[in-house]
Amino acid sequence: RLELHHSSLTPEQLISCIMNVEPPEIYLMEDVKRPFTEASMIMSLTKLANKELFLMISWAKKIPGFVELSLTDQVHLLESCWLEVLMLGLMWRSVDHPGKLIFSADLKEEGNCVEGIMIIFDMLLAATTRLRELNLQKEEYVCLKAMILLNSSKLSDAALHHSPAWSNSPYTMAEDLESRGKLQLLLDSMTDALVWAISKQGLSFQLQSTRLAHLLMLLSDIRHISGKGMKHLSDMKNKNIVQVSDLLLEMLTNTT
Ligand code: AOE
Repeated sequence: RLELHHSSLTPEQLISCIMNVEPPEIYLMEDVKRPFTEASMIMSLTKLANKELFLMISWAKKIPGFVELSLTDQVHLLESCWLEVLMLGLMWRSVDHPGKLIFSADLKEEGNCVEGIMIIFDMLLAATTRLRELNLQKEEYVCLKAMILLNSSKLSDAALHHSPAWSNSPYTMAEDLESRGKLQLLLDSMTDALVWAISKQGLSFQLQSTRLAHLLMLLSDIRHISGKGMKHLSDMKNKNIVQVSDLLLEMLTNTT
C-alpha cells in the first residue's frame, strides 16, 4: 500500500491509490415488494443511499490529501456532491446493461416502473448511454468521481466567512485559506491523473484533447441531473417520504 504523501504521488500512483479505495458492491438485502409504488421505490432507494453514503465518507477520507483539508471544507464538499457521486457510480454500474439502472446487485430497474421518477431515470439512462459511447475506462471513472468531490465547491464565500454552528474547533480565516489552497492542488493533481489515464490509450494528441473535453462535459450533465434529483427529493420530503440521515459530521470526525 502507498503511504507516500499525496503531493509526492505520480499520476499513476494517484490512480492506483484511488482505484484501491473504490467502495465495495452493495446489497440491499431486503424483499423488494413489487410492483413498486413511487413511495416504496423511494423507500428502497433511500435505504440504499444511506448505505452508500456511509461508504462514500470513508471513500472520501481515503482520497490522498482529503483529510488534510479543514473539516469545514470536508463537510461542504461532501454535502454538495453526494448525489452527483451516487449518480456517477450508478451510471458506471449500469454501463454494460443498456436500458437498465443497476442501483444495487439486488435492485435493478427497467425504468417504466414508477411514474414520478421516470423523468430522472430517463436522464440517468441517457447519461449512461453517453458513458457507453465514450467507452469510459475504470481509471477515468475513478478520476472523474474524485474530481466531482473536489470540484463541488458550493464552498463559496458564505462557507468561508461563517464558522458553522456545529464547529466547536474555531477555524481561523488563515486555516480556511490554506485549506482552499490545498484543495486547488488536489484538484490539479487529479486533473493530471485524468490526463495521464487518457494518454495511456494510444490516441492522437488531438483525440486526447477531445476526449478530455467530452469527459469533463459529462460532469456538467451529472450536475444538471443531480439538481433535478434534488428537486425531486425535496418535493418528496414535503410528502414525508425521505428521512434524512444526519451522520455526516460524526462520521468525518470519528477516526477510523
Ligand atoms: C442515485 C444513485 C444511487 O446510487 C442511489 C440513488 C438513490 C436515490 C435516487 C438517486 C440515486 C437517483 C435519483 C432519484 C433518487 C430518488 C429520487 C430521485 C431517483 O429522482 C437517492 C436517495 C436519496 C436519499 C436521501 C438520503 C439522505 C441524504 C442526506 C445527505 C446529507 O444530508 N448530507 C449531509 C450529505 C452526506 C454526505 C455523505
